[in-house]
Amino acid sequence: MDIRDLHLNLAEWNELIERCLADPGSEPVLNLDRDPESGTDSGADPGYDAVFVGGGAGGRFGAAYMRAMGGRPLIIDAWPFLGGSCPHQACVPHHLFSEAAEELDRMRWFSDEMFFPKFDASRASILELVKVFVAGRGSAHAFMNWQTKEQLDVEYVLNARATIVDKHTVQAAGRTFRAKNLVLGMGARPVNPDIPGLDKRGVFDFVGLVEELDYEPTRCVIIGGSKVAMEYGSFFHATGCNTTIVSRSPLMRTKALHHVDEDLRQYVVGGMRKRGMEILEGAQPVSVNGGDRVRSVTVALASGEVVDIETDFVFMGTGERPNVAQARQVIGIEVSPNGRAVVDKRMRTNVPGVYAIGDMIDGPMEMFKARKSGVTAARNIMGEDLEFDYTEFPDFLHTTYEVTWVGLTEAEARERHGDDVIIIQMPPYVEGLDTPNLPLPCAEGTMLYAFRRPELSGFQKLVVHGASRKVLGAHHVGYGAKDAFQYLDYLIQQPGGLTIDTLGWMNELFLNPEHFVQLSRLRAGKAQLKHL
Ligand code: KPC
Repeated sequence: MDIRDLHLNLAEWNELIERCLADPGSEPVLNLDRDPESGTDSGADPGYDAVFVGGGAGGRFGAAYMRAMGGRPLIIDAWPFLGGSCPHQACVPHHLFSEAAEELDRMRWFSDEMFFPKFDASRASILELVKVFVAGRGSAHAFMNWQTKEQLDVEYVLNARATIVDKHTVQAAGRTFRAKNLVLGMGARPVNPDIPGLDKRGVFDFVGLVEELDYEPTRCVIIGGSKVAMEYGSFFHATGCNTTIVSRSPLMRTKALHHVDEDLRQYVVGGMRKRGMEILEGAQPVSVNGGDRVRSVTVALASGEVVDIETDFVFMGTGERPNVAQARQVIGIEVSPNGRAVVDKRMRTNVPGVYAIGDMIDGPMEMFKARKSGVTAARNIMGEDLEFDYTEFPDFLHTTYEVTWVGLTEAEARERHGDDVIIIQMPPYVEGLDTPNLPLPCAEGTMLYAFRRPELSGFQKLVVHGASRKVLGAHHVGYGAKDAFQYLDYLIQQPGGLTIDTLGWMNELFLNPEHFVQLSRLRAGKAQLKHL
């Protein structure tokens, strides 16, 4: 379907996308320039500066940036919408479920208190929220397509699988497209370990959950200890679906996460246990059992004991594997032993003119890396000499809390600076102070907890280097601090760093979720810094 001259509104886009998703044989959606010399079909002139294979966050942002710089990108995607897995199966449902977990948690703690009704677990349905998500996800899809065509002026071919022919040529929708460069943003898919029984009905990952769930789970076993395991597990448990996490590594000590402060980890994982989740660390899943449908999971515990956990719902939180096979086979891109496309800091693969971005490459499978890697590829293609180093970044996850962190942990700071590390923390660590009953920290999202369940009102820690007075790290459990952390990250990474004096002289928007500004101000007057 050629939509170049149509200017669909959001409802029309929504309807078209839904029609395409419902019919696997539906036509490709073509938004291509009319210019006959435009790089389609003719073969001779590589008319596009780049074909972005994959229109997820990396491809969409890369293509948009290239177009804004005056370049000519083309996006090709197998899905009938742009934006990739984020609005369809990943970040957006995760945030919907995490927000529900936070709400449900509050309703449970305050059941039948003040204006809260008595908590009715029968109304907290995983299936219903999955349906709410699936019914509503099309509006983000529609907007991505509309914005990319009408505002960002980027050409695309959707609902058409791309076949890479060589490093300048891609076929899709029965046409051949030629370009000076290829930018591969083909994403990743959940990967399962080799455990017998994972083919049974009732075993899901974050993709299968939104695409296939058709019953209300009553008991959940999660295999794996990833962010996904903690986030989805916290939601399932908050609905009343009792959840056990089976993880080889201690939670938040998996290889994929760095800079996790031990006090923060204990508050977070302790909080999950306080809410009744069973967390089996050092445990090995042995088999998933049942007939056609899952009935139990056999687990070898850290103690060596082997137990059978009855369940009607297994959720896999064991990570993802990049989609590198086609690009490796056809154009020979180098792939690392962990299955990621190998790129330099300009996102160049070993094949000249071929870039890889997003979840295909090393580093965290997070949005900032996806989008910025796409933009880095685009800017380099357009002649800039730009590097993107994603080894340091602020990070976050959700349980029934929002957990954010950046920079060094206390232990890492002490490894580097010995005793010259100052900790500013809330609640403070003082033996015998009865801090569980201290209604601090408190701010948005934690005020009710502060007054009625003070031990639930969060945790925060600032790590400062005594001699230079620079902030080395910040760690937060509560709500509403993600924004602050993306700016804190920037400030900490500046050549001069961020000192406790500068931080303490900022204008706090009281009651600010992280209390770092005012806590720093209370200490900044001291020439020789002290803990707080
Ligand atoms: C909520 C939302 O922004 C939709 S998902 C984003 C996809 S993209 O803008 O392409 O990174």
